[in-house]
Amino acid sequence: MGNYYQPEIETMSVEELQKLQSERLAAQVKFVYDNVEFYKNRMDEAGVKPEDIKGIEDLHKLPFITKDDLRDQYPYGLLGVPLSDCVRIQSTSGTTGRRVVAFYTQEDIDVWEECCARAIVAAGGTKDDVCHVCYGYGLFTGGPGLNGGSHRVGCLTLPMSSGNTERQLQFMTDLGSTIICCTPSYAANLGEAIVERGLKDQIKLKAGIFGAEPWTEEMRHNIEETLGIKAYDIYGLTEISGPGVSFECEEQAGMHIQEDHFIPEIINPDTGEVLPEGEVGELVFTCITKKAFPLLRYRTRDLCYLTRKPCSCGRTHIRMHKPTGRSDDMLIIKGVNVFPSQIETVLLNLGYQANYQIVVDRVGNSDVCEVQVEMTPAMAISGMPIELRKKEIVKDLKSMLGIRVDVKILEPKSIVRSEGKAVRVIDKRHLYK
Ligand code: DLL
Repeated sequence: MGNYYQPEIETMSVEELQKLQSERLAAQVKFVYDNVEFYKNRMDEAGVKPEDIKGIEDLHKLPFITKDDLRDQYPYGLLGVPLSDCVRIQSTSGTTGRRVVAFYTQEDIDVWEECCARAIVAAGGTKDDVCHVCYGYGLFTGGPGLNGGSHRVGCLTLPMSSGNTERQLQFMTDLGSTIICCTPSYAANLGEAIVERGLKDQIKLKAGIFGAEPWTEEMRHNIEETLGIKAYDIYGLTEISGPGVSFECEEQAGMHIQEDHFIPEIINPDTGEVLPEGEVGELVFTCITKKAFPLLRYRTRDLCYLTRKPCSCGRTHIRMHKPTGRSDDMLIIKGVNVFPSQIETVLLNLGYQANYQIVVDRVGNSDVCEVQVEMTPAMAISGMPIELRKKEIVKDLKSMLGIRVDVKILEPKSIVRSEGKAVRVIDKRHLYK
């Protein structure tokens, strides 16, 4: 049995939870139908009336909404309340098209911060902890979300934001940070810096809450070993609120989705058919408490599966498996589906760190893919010929992916370190579009 922030909710029976979801869903559907023209039109087109949605068993009757819908409705088209009742916006980075701007009422912020507080407590956080938040602050949800959660738990909160590794290390050692919140790629970089400076003995960290980008189990083990901590996964997206939509407990076996606020479904991304528990597909969320930016059946494009197997932490909320990638992150190389996470698994199993990039290009009519990976400092002085290293990686990638990709071995520190979400893929084929 673990620690809970809101035990009555986190451990309520599945029957009670589903009853609560049904009540909230029916009320939320009526709320959006009455208050958001976009939903009224969509539901009218689909021939669904609010009275048709009596509980979670009726969820499938509602139409999906996509990121394109959010972009079309930018900025105010989805508001469920008057703008004067909104107190905050957050936004996605908007690298692939128009930004998504999400709005929050004070109650929406309270719910979001409670979700983050549940995640911090599940990672062992108490009011005696020093919580070092080095997710970015500003429009990105990572910093503000974990910051709010940390306050609610009563931790001493260090609002560090991302970057400036020297300053991070100074505060971490001087103030004895015990919990760190950042992207897994930045955690790996901090780990590297701590080892290089011989600071490991001066670090008091016990846990890390890492998310905002896909990361493999191999990367988790590396970070846990280097920093001497337990590394917990946390998931979320701006559209749904931010970090804390789901989080790992001490079992580290999938992330509990905060089902009192968000109803998950897994669908076949091609047909929209709802898939049974355990099958991998696209994750879809329906928010049943959010007021300013209400989303029904929102397609996340993240690929994962769900399990309701009982968890020994005592939480009853369904778990989602770590997303292996996004349907739109998937590379199609020479006609074969390739996820960056598969490449990361191969590299880390061979002893490399997660300092790599995947460069895809098109020469004539053929795709070419080169995996560029840095040697660790120990590898660089090991004397193993580079050609041999290359061969080893090419062979393992071939058996993982089924296609041959080129490999380039780089000297340590050749790849620019990320401070937020790491850029793993450079797809030059877009230039030809
Ligand atoms: O990344 C929110 C967040 C901040 C989550 C801090 C966790 C920690 P966005 O920038 O809108 O929001 O990006 C959301 O990031 O759809 C996933 O594709 C990916 N993602 C987020 N968490 C994870 C995770 C924040 N733990 C998009 N594992 C999502 C894998 C993740 N992918």
